[in-house]
Amino acid sequence: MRREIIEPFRIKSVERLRFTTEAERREILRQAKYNPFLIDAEDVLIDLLTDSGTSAMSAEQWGGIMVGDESYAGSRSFRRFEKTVRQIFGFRHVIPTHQGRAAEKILCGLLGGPGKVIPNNSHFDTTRANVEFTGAQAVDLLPDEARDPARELPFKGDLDIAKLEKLIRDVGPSNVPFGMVTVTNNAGGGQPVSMANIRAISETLRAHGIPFIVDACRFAENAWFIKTREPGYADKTPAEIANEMFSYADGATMSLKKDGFGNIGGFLALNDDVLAERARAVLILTEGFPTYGGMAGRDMEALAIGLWEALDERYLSYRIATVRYLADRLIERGIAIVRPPGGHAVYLDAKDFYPHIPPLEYPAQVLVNELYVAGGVRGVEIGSVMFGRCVDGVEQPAHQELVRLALPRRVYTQAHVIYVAQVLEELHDNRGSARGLRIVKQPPYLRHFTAELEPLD
Ligand code: P70
Repeated sequence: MRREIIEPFRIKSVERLRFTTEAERREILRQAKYNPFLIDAEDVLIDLLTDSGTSAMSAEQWGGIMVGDESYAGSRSFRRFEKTVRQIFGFRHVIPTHQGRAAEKILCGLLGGPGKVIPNNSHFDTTRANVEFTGAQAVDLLPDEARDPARELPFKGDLDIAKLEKLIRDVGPSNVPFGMVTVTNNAGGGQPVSMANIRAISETLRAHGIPFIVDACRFAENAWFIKTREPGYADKTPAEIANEMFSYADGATMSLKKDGFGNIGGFLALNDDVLAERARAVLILTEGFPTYGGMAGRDMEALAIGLWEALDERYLSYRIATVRYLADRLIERGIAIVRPPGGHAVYLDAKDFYPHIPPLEYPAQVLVNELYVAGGVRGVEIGSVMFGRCVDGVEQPAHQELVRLALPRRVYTQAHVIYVAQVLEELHDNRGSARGLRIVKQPPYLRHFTAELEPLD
């Protein structure tokens, strides 16, 4: 008999959950203007809003917190952090930032600007916003078949090389200051990118002298998929695979709140000496001195430990198995999700869940809200609230209406996951009664974080 893949840890310290009634949650959601970002975490039972900064640190990481060196210049913890990043990612310059978007902001500020175009498999929310804020254009280059939620592909995050070549030809290489790929592809379902594709992107960009930057947030999960799905990698360790992935690139931006097991942290890593010097000059202006950037010494110490833990094979196999379990159970019940499931989350297809709610009545936001009311579970909308666009005063819906249930790392147990599946199954049985929403207030950038909504009559 095949033995269960179990949580590869035991629990030393716990946080109590606060239970609420359905009537209480209905009122809480109303007060939060139908935007779960505005709900207090204490009022959430199982928080699957994000896997970012929400992971549980290990005892070793907490130990690191105690010995962190808080020196302003030349901190020992920075040296340890820098060494770890160099060992895993292989880049010459390691520029510490407080989180991923600060690295994006510095890079886009230096290389972006009006007339520039930045390709990616899919830009996630902050990356797109940072590109567009400079006046540049963020272009997503997934193959058409990868946009079909039901289509099973082993590397559904692969960037379309033919589309990349065409883009470079159309706008001219001098207008493409750098190209990106996001591993795993968060906007498209947490889907992995193959080594072959990373190599091909690198070759294509380098043929035109364009630097290649990897958005590395979930690099360890991506390495695991390469190990288990791509021929030739089964006998390599995730660290060896990560090494190879980044060997094809000129730099990386990373949010260490994901596969760094950190509650905060990030970096910009580069090989180019001149660009790195310019980036450090901005860093000092906005984040801090180059040996801490936006982090405390204790954060860097914990992250240097966490980065290795994220590459542990037992951990990765358990992590991917948990996501797979939730996905398989929902598929069995006829609930449409993005297939195959990705590394950090299950993405529900809200268009299929609520076929009676049109995209501009935000079916994915409706599903997020119903999930909260029914079970106290908080997910996040990845649809027209997050990625809808106003073109000539008319709102254009996003490509997909998804609800992401992101699993924080090492936080919830299998019983929590089963509970989430049960709540969804109940909702699915009663889905006909749900109705749409409209936005009543929104900010100019990243509106999903703070928009206010109300139910349509
Ligand atoms: C998430 C968070 C952050 C992120 C990312 C990729 C591929 C860069 C960043 C920025 C954002 C989020 C979304 C919804 C709810 C809460 C949080 N992704 N690149 O959960 O990194 O946050 O450190 O600035 O996924 O996916 P940072």
